[in-house]
Amino acid sequence: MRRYATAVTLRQFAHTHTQAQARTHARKGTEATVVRTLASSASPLPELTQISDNVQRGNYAQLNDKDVAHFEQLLGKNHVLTEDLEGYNICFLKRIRGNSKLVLKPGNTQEVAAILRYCNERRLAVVPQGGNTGLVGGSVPICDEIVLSMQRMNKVLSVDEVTGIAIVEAGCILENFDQRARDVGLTVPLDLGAKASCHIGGNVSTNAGGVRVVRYGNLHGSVLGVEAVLANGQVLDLMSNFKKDNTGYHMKHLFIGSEGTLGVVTKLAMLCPHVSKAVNVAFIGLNSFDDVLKTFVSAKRNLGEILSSCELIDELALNTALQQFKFLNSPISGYPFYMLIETSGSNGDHDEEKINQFITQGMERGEILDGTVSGEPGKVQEIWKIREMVPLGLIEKSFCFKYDISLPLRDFYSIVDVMRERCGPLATVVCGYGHLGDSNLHLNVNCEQFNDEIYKRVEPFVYEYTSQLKGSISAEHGIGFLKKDYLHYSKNPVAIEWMRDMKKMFDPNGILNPYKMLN
Ligand code: FAD
Ligand code: 2HG
Ligand code: ZN
Repeated sequence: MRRYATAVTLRQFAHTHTQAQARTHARKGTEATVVRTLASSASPLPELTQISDNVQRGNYAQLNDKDVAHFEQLLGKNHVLTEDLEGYNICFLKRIRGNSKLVLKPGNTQEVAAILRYCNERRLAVVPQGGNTGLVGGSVPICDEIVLSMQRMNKVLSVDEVTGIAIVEAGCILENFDQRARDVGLTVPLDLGAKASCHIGGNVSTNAGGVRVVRYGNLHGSVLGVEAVLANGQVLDLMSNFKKDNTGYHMKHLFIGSEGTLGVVTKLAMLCPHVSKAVNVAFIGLNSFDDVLKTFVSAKRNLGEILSSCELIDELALNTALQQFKFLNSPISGYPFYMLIETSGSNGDHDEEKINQFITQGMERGEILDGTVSGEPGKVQEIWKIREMVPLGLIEKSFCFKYDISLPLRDFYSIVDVMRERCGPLATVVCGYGHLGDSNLHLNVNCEQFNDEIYKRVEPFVYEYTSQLKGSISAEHGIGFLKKDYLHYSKNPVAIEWMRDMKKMFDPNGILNPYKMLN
């Protein structure tokens, strides 16, 4: 690890492998499971959402014993769950809690099709569920919808080293998919903190962004094709092995980001880039958001083709993570802003020279105050771990309102200051971090417990503010249940009407993920 001192010139390339860092290595196995542990930890359950939010149950049939027997015959008893369903009924944030009495685990596309055909005929509502890491309450039932868990459809069917195309079942965990791709020198062009639990089908269904969009673009570009089962059980084969395919409407895009409301994604084709030979990560401290913007422009100008990530963390976000997770060890401290800048390229010496020069020049201009750079895989992971643990630190700390917004870069951080002012001492933490390279801010507001007063100060203000700046009220997490009342802040009435019409066409009986996305 090369450590940059707080000085105008680059002073040291010392190896600062401290004891704490060594401990971090030793605990890597524990950290990887944090997402799962938190999702199932034993904190008090929230009230059923149907009751707390006064949701009128849709006009769906009631599940009966005959239905359960039918599914048992179709899938086998082991794959039909009627007991211990709490983990499937409650969302990751423990905000939304449904009361499903049935979880179905199909093993292939035909079984998904048979389930949906039956449910459509019987008017039984269904919620597709991937890794259940979604942050907008989209993946759990609101009333008593049947949970269609994709867990068993977890195979990587093929990875072609020549074309870079991987075919994968929707229920494959992102990290496992990436590992399979890496076996042949490729990588999945999507990476996010929930990778140890989220499914690639869930990623596609939410159009997940994550930390490499600045390099690889979003999933609308990387997903070459999908297979989806429609509400009536029809299998829509939109698989394609080419980047270029202009044969009519590009229907695959409808399933990228439609959050299980138009169909169940069962399989997909992903274009996987080659693993970069050289990866360097810089973690730098800055004094002001103005310096952050200057550094971002400089990163684009000077790192250009090798820039693969550009993340921002503010001081409170970082400190909260450090307080909550003692195994984390930040290489620098005491700055109002931190940036994590990653480069990935094919020539280690060239990339190293570039990133060093970028930092030296930033320091000379006084924009970068301190930092550390490493190309050593263990250190790179350690630095990334800090960023990945930030959302979990805030969730662990106390009740956390989460906002995932796109804002113009010049106004990117102002909402954090405005929100601090609005919330005053009612909030314990108001912080901002996120994917600066994609104009995507994660504004988090923590308070001891949910309370109406702070809620009213934050919402709908945060959406009005975003809308006035022509931002997006959901940059990458989707709409789900939690954001559906606010869709109109980012979509005009004509667009919403067309969305409704599309929903009716794909799912006339409204059995797929009801109560979500559209009011
Ligand atoms: P789920 O949560 O199970 O479902 C999400 C939605 O997709 C639901 O509406 C569900 O009905 C639907 N769905 C799931 N599978 C299917 C399917 N096969 N067919 C049809 N519909 C389906 N998100 C980001 O975009 N970027 C990030 O950087 C990021 N970081 C995160 C970090 C942490 C620690 C956590 C907890 C979450 C993070 N997320 C992030 C949010 C979440 O991980 C993503 O939204 C992810 O894509 C959800 O995948 P999942 O398999 O868990 O889907
Ligand atoms: C991230 O970028 C995720 O870490 C989660 O999108 C953001 O929890 C959040 O606010
Ligand atoms: Zn994010």
